[in-house]
Amino acid sequence: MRMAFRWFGAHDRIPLRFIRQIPGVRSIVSALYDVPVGQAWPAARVQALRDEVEDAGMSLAVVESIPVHEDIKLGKPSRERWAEAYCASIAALGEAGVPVLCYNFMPVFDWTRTDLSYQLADGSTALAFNAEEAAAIDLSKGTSDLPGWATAYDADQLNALLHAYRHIDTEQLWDNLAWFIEQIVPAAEAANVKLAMHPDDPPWPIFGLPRILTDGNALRRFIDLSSSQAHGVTFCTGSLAPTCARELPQIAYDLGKRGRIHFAHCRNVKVTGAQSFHEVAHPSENGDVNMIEVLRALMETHFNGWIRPDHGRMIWGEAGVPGYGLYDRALGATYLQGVWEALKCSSN
Ligand code: DNO
Repeated sequence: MRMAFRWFGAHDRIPLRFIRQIPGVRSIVSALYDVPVGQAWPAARVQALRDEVEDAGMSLAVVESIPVHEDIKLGKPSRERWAEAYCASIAALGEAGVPVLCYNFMPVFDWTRTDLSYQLADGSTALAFNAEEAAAIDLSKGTSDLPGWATAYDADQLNALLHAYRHIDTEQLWDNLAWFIEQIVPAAEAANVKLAMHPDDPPWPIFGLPRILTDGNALRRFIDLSSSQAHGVTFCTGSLAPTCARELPQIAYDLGKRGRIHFAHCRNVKVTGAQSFHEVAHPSENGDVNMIEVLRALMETHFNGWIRPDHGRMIWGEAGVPGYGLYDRALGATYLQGVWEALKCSSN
């Protein structure tokens, strides 16, 4: 296991030199944030990002993410062109020596919450999703009502997209995903890049849009789309926990034994009701994820990829990108490494 930390590039309030000071963190997860969705990533820019990270004494281990164009998810004829560009981006990662690509296949919205500063009992704040609040969000004016997505789409753009997805049911989305995997796996093999699909977050359909990578069975079905070892997942405990918290260690064993976990996001959540949860600090006692058993499963299946502490709470008066402050994620990184070290000692 290698501990990594997400960095949002030059605009991140948290500089690389601070990340370098977190014990055990030598690997960075990052991306190019200004390439329009669908366009091929220029190899020189990926290399410049890699060099910047290396100059700070770390390595660029994972690109998270290269967004997948909606036409691919919708199965439109133009998908051929977007998939070609995607393969060119994968090749650019390979040329820069980036070993892992984390990506997702969620229609329209990536991770979604109804509250970005939910108050926890200790005065810290965390991200939350509440089914009733989600049902009350009005998307007819675009994304202005949706926390974290305010400026993403105006009313016309969003209506057109939501309309296009009316014809895409779950099985159609699976077919479109299978087609895309068939296109990109050879490019990943040629580039020596591991593909790490991120599960849907939250793991259920939202705003009438289908979501398919929602639990252990879905991940097993996903893995079966290709026999290539380049084809795998990002094992994200926090995304999956609302549908299958108790099965997480078993899912990690199953996928880990097959060598298909290429990256892990470790985060804890507390389920508060049907399709409702809030995030908590990383240690097992705070939420529904048994982090020790998840890490044990990864260790016993010889996981030697990267783990990053996922969303932290906002603590100690820190302000910043929701879920991505320095302090609580740094505590998460040391907690996860402590558990790993203890498991390793007891297994020797
Ligand atoms: C949220 C992240 C996701 C993730 C993408 C991967 O904090 O875990 O946005 O980066 O879904 O493609």
